[in-house]
Amino acid sequence: MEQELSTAASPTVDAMAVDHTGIAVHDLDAAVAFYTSAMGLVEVHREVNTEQQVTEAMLATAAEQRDPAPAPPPARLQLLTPTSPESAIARFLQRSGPGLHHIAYRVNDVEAAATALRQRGNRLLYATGRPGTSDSVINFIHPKDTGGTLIELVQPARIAR
Ligand code: V0V
Ligand code: CO
Repeated sequence: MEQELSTAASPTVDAMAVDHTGIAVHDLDAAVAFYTSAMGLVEVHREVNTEQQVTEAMLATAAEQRDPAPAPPPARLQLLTPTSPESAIARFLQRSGPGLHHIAYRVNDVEAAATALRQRGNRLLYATGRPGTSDSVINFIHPKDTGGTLIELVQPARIAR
């Protein structure tokens, strides 16, 4: 029988919203072209994350673009392509091919969220948060501890964007 890991007294993650979904792609420009032309999304940000060894493009809905101060900010789409064969995204593409890679939840305090999860017996991939998109701080819960989905925790540089 499976061991019960959490108790009612354990703290929980205070998730505010889905921040983004991450999709692994071989060809970033082709993926951006599809989502902008077919889905009407808008590329709002692009950066190379040297630690994660990825180039990412962040896309927002046209609806977000029309609203100057959406509260809370709506979920975005993150397209990721590897910059090196050692990248987690390169390994994923090799094993599974392109497609949904992770779901990121926006939190106020990524260290508090990680502490709560560790107390519940969930494995975090990093001891402390790492640099994420647009100067955010990120960590991940191992997909084997979530029922098969890689979950990212993201603390935005500015919570109110
Ligand atoms: C691997 N597995 C996954 C998975 N990646 N399951 C669901 N979703 C994924 N994305 C499964 C895999 O099929 C294996 O299952 C098992 O986990 C162990 O795999 P592994 O051989 O250890 O695979 P690795 O070496 O690729 O490691 C997997 C982890 C790795 C999750 C540990 O991808 C990692 O460190 N990820 C964190 C960093 C990251 O993902 N960076 C890219 C996004 P079976 O076969 O044993 O059943 S960067 C990002 O989002 C940024 C910068 C941002 O938002 O700001
Ligand atoms: Co992400």
